[in-house]
Amino acid sequence: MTHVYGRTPSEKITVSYTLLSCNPKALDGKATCKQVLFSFTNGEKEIEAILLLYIPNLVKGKAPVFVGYNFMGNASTTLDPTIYHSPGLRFVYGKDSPVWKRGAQKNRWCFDQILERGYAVATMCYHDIYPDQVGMRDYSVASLFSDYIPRSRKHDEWEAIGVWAWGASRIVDYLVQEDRIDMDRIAIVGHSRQGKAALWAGAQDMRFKVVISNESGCGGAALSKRVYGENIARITTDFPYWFCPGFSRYAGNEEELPFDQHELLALIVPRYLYVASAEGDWWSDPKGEYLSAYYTKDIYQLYGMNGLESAELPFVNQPILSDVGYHIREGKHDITDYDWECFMNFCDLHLK
Ligand code: GTR
Repeated sequence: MTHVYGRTPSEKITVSYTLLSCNPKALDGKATCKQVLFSFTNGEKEIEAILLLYIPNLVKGKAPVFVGYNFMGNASTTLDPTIYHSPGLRFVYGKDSPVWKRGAQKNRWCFDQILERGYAVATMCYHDIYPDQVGMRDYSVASLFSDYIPRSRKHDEWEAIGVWAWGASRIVDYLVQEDRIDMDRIAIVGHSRQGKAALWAGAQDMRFKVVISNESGCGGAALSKRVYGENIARITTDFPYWFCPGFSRYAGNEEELPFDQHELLALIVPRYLYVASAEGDWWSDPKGEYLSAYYTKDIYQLYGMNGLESAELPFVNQPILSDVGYHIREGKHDITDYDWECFMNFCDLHLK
């Protein structure tokens, strides 16, 4: 907390929910689609976010759910013209930016397959919670907390990753009132910078029964002390607002870290952990991602669960599905249908 992501405040912020739309026959009748406006407020200031929720119609009882942020807004995940643009996008992108194009990242969200396999999906744009750009803290939900001081950051002050993680838990708070969602079967999934936030959210919130990090790299699943690919100096320079200021003290000085990222992953026990890498994504250090998942094995064993057996990276496209799961696929940095298929196979084992 004080070294990497900063402290998560325990203060409660008021959130109200407004149902913006409900389509019981979305995606050719496969799903019930709801859009819910979240208004976070401290009484003086309000920040809005929109949750996009698909619930599989084929499931008669309660469905398990994937919770995960999208990068380019809810309307980027599908061509459906009834899906609203996410409010936070406007802080980061001008109207001529390609992110406003409907379906711009629909390749990352295989909703049809996910729903056909009986999973619900709850997604929100991460810019709604903390716009992902330097100088945006005043527009983030962090600015609603009573001890927030603009332009002043304590060494252990939470920053974007901490705030995104907090926001993921607020999505879960909302899901409590959805009677077709099973609160005991919630998976969190995040790609890259959102993989970092997913791990941190999973470590703090036990309601996430499966925690999935896709190519989360430095400050995520990858071991920092290998100093391979992206390192702390680089990430804290390029993205100074992701981590608490205290993390910079380890820039070029990784050996001084009192722990490494496998200890973050170990906090997921006794729940299920899945780490995914891509062969062409050396920047995220696939081997470092694998090893930190591997090094959780003693703690999993202590809980009578099975971690990864071998310290050797498995072959490409050969997933390991134990209580800790892992795959490295061919290709580059992205989240693909293949990744989702592996995540669903893992969740079928543990959530069904
Ligand atoms: C890169 C960054 C990585 C990763 C990635 C992403 O620029 O260096 O740490 O988070 O962005 O989010 O796609």
